[in-house]
Amino acid sequence: MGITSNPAVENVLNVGRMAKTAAAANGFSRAKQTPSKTEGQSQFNMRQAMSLDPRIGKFLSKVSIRTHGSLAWQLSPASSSNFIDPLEIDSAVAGIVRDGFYVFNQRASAEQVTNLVNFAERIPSEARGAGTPLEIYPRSNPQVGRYDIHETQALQSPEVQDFATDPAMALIAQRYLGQPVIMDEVAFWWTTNKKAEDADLNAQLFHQDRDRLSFLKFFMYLTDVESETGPHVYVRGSHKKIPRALRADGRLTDAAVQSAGLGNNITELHGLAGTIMAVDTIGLHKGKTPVTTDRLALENEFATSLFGMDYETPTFDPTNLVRKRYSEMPWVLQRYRDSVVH
Ligand SMILES: O=C(O)CCC(=O)C(=O)O
Repeated sequence: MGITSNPAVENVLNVGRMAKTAAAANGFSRAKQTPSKTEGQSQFNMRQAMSLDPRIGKFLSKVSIRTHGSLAWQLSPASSSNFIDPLEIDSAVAGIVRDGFYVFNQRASAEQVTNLVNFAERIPSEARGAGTPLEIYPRSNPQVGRYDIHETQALQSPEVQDFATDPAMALIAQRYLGQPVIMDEVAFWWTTNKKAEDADLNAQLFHQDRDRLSFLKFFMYLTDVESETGPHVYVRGSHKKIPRALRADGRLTDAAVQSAGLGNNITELHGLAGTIMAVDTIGLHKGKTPVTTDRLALENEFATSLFGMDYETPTFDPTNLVRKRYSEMPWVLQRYRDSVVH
């Protein structure tokens, strides 16, 4: 793909890739129907252009993604959220703007947590990197460092459906990103204390997410998380500013982040099961490999466009709540159209 090792040359190339990304994203957003995928070269250009500055994706999104009228801003009432206290929305937006993340005071209920853990213990998952068929997570004897429950399987849980379609999270994402949003991915995974050497594969080295131009993630811990049990780790402020030496696309060691002078900004996010966090993962972040017990986390992402990485349109049986939310915010939940509208 013409990658050079000369940073100055790479910078010039990335300016060209930025212009190409703006044109491609604009074409994508103007299409009559959301295209089913983004061409591979455009995905590459986007990822590379995002090395120029961590704020470039948001800028490109603002100038190139055309919104589709007032329908795109339509949300179910934030007060109907079963996870977020609407009184925390302002603080959440301010916290993400300031630090790149916000940990909510309100946690999911014990019943929501129990239902999600029980579900995750009996639904097939993928042992990352093993190349084996989906299997029930072998909790007492895991073989690899991460087990991913795919979105299609995850959506068999009513609680996952509820979390994925949460209107208060969509509102926070809209307000933070300043554009209409689409719920573009659900992830649900166990991390274990096995195969710590697979830290790169398991997103346990610092990195930036570059799958979309402009996006916000929400994580929920479903096990108690402290330093030894696999916290999410974020470099405070890196959603706005990253030293040049750390801007290339790829994984970074703790030592590299520290030698760039960011050691004091490395923040482990601890919390009891049920803790919810909003995180702008364009900033440097990683999961810390658990040492003692495993960690279960659920995550969703809201993005200003499906331009970028291939997206899924999972088939599942929607709850009445999801049917209602789809009718109230069809733009946000557009990936679920085929499952809701038969
Ligand atoms: O496990 C975590 O806390 C972080 C995961 C992550 O960064 C990723 O999946 O890209």
